[in-house]
Amino acid sequence: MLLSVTLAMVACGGQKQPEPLPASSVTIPVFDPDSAFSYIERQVALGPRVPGSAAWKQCADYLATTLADWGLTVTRQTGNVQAFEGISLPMQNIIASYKPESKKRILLCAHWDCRPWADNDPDPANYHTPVDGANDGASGVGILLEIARNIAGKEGPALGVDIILFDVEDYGVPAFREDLQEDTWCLGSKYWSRTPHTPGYNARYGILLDMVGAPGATFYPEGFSREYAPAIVEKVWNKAHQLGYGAYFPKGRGGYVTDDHLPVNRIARIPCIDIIPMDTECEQSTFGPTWHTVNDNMQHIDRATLKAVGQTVMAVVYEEK
Ligand code: AHN
Ligand code: ZN
Repeated sequence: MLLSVTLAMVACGGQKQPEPLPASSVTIPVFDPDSAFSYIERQVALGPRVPGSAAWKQCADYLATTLADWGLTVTRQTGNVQAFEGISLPMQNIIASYKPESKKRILLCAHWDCRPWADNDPDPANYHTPVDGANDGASGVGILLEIARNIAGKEGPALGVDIILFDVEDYGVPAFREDLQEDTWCLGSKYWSRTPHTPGYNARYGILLDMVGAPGATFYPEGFSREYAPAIVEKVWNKAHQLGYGAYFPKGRGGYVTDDHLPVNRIARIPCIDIIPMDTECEQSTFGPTWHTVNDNMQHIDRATLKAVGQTVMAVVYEEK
């Protein structure tokens, strides 16, 4: 740094003073991956949070109380949604708002429910076992809780922020039911997108986190995110590279994924990206070896990945003016 300043002065004959650095106005909190990890552990310890189950009810209370205790404005949006074969499920989207009165807002989201079937497990005997959802569900929520704790703390960001924990994302028709064709993913985010917690709700943009805790995860820019929110993809991937997390955020082109950001883009019409892994090596699944298997547990959660995603998203939120 000193060397380059000296050279610049020599180059212009020592006449000019070096350009003053732009005043960096915001302090970005340090994202604590141990804290995020403990919030993931806490959810997983309850057991699989399958819609309607006791663990699901306990988890909803844990999430809502924790966010409210930090001083955020919490809305519990409850309803019923229809899955395949007429299955009716209770649904609870949990929304935590910072500066709820502000017109300038950012939306951060993740799903908190668990899949009732490990239908991608190598052993068919496990197909009907619900997943722990350490990565698929709890990881995104854990990162958002750690961001929420910081936002609600001493130095909050300039903009209003809504953290939405969507329910019933993972009730898509199981792979072993080849007779069924319906699309029953993302039921909680569809519900919220049609009926937001605040009538006429809007946000500048949204960021969805899904399966953001695996060791060595690679988050390629997902297809719908590139189509609906190219500027947000740019912003987030550039920030990740600038902070030294480029290995987690390669800049190629990722595939298209049906996820909670789709209803947010198409129904609520808020540009929303999805940070979701694409494993180019894994034969079992493009989402990695534990996806919808009984191995989606705490043993496969890595603090370094949580840090890369959490610090990047925290910086993006705090740098917004
Ligand atoms: C599909 O498999 C079509 N979408 C994946 C969405 C998902 C499931 N995210 C987590 N679990
Ligand atoms: Zn899933």
